[in-house]
Amino acid sequence: MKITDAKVIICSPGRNFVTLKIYTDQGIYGLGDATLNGMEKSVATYLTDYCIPALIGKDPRNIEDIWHYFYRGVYWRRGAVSMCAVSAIDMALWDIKAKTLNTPLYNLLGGRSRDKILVYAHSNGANIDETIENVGKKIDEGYKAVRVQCGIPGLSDAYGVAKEKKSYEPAHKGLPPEEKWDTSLYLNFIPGVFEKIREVYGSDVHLLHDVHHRCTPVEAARLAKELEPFHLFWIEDPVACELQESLRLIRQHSTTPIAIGEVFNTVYDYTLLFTEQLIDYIRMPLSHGGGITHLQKVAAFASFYHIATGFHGATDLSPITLAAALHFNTAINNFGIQEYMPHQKIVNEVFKINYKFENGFMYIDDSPGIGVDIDETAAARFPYVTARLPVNRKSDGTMFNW
Ligand code: EZ4
Ligand code: CO
Repeated sequence: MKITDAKVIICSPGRNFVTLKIYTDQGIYGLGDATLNGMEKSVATYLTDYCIPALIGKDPRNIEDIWHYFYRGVYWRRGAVSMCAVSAIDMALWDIKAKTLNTPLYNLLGGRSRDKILVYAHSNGANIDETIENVGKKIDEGYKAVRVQCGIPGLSDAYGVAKEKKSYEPAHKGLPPEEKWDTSLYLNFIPGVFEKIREVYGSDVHLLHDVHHRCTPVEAARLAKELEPFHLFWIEDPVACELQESLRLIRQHSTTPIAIGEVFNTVYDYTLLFTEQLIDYIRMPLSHGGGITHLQKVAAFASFYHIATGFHGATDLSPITLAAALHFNTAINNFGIQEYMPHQKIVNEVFKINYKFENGFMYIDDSPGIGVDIDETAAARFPYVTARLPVNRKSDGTMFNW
């Protein structure tokens, strides 16, 4: 079997997606998601100009070797752009292999470990009352787990809060918008939000919260400790985690579970976090963390330390990543939870999907491969639109983490 050609499809049905399509001499093709929010064209160029010419002629069945060709074989390895490209290649190759064997992807990853995939919804509000009302809506829709973000009094911007009651999408046209941030206002306010939510909805619903890299270790420790009585499923990205050691401080002070890694892209971002059991959930998604081949190894490594998966699943990951994640989550033992932010309906004009949400869980059907297809004629109707993620400054103007 040989790879005969490959191409990158960029489209923007409501938001940008980059898709890699790999063709073979057996008429079977595979799809991989190469979307990197706000940096789409860098990955597309890397794939088109550097990776695709080297892919042509290779045997697509040799996934492990091809993975190492584009990881180990590349002198300037790692980093978000190149790992996103490696991930897309890897996903497309697994798609080809499973289609060739006429079986759903999860069968090749160990078969079924569970019938359904627990997911968490996003909920947010400009103020506490709106937030409480919106959490209730998600519970009514059947969700068993809800991520809660809330506007902070005195702050014009808070991470994860939709503007003008639209659905939350952080990327905006033109130059990056500048947001304003104040950690002490945030820290003083957020524990009260969760206290109120527990009062209103009781203790059964799983509650999650994304700190989005905005605390120092000692601030994060305070937050995790003050949230402890409200039994969160997790707090996410409590600190900007280039320094893995900083998690020790949070861990020493609190039993609030911690999820980290949506901006990570290899196992080397996780080694200390795993071996010292400093976190509870892996966020690194298949589309940024080296695809199925690398995440299988990362998840296996994590499993020995009682750490589970909780993959990133924002709308900036395409339906291909979500479907691949559902296969992966179906197969592995140490699955924890999957983030689920439904794509706008218009996305389904381009991507034909094979999963559904029902009563708090997601289900993937048994179509061969990853099971998502792309309609290229429809994709051509939605040309790429430049959109950038925001930057963030403290209220005195100091550059900060977004
Ligand atoms: O800000 O995917 O947990 N989810 C998140 C996301 C990220 C976006 C960035 O593109 O933190 O909403
Ligand atoms: Co996040």
